Parts: sequence; structure tokens; C-alpha cells
Amino acid sequence: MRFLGFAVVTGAAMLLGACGGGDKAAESTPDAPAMDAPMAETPAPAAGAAAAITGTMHEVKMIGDASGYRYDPIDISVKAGDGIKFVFVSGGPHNVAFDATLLPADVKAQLEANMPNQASPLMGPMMLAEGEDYTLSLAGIAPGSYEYFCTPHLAMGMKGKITVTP
Ligand SMILES: [Cu+2]
Repeated sequence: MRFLGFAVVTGAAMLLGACGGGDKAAESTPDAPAMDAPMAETPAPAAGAAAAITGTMHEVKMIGDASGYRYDPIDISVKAGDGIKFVFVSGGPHNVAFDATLLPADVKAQLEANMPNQASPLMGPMMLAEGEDYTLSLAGIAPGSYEYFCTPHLAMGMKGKITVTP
């Protein structure tokens, strides 16, 4: 309940950073706050291993229109510790998912820890409405390039790439 007061993304990130080291056991909330409100990307540390965003917040649009289904930008470069907010613009449903077979083991484990509300391992929740968003922390992710995709639109080529630099 008390998370609802923090509406701003940076506020939520700071909140997590502030209390992340304290009580790690009691962080799992029964009601997932990210489901109902556009600004509710309050990260819910799953197994206590999630790494909070400490750097810049980037934005990637999720678009489906007459030109096709795509992430914009398709390639994005971030620094370790940065975060990406994926914003549903049009033409959904959209999500963000990674292929475990393409990831180094350490990156796979950290992404699983960092991704809130996974529908299945490494698959973010399905977003159904314009204006919804999904925030992913790249904190703790080793430098490298990692491809991701939209599950409903993979066959239509909706893929993106995140390059993490040191
Ligand atoms: Cu999509």
C-alpha cells in the first residue's frame, strides 16, 4: 500500500534503492501493483537478487501500425545500472521476452531476477492497453548485446536489442 504514494519513476527507483538492502525477506506483495496503473513500475524484487536501477532511465516505444510491429528504437545502448521503460504506444498486445538459449548463464539469472511480473521465465507480462509500460532494470547485467522480442509479434519480426556497456 505505501508504494502507491510514489508516482514518479525516479521516486520509485530511489525508494527501492533506499530500502533494498534492509528487509529483503518481506518484499513480495500479494497484489502486483504493476498490473493496474500506468505508472506502477514499482519493482518487486523476486528472489532478493533483483538489482535496482541506479543510472539513466531510457525509453523504448512498442508500436504496431501500418508500417509493422516494432520497438523504437530497435537497438538501444545502455550502461550497466540503467533502466529501460517499454511503453505501449499502439497495435498490441505487446511484451518483452528473452530467449534463454541466447543468454550467458549469469545474464539469464540476473534478468530473471530483474524482470517484474514474469508470465513465464524471461517473459514479461502481456500489455493490453495503450499507455501501459514495463520497466526493466539492467543493473547487474554483464556488458554485451542481448536480443529480446515481443511474444505475440515475433513472427512479424518484432525484435529488439539491448547493448549493455560498462
Ligand atoms: Cu508486439
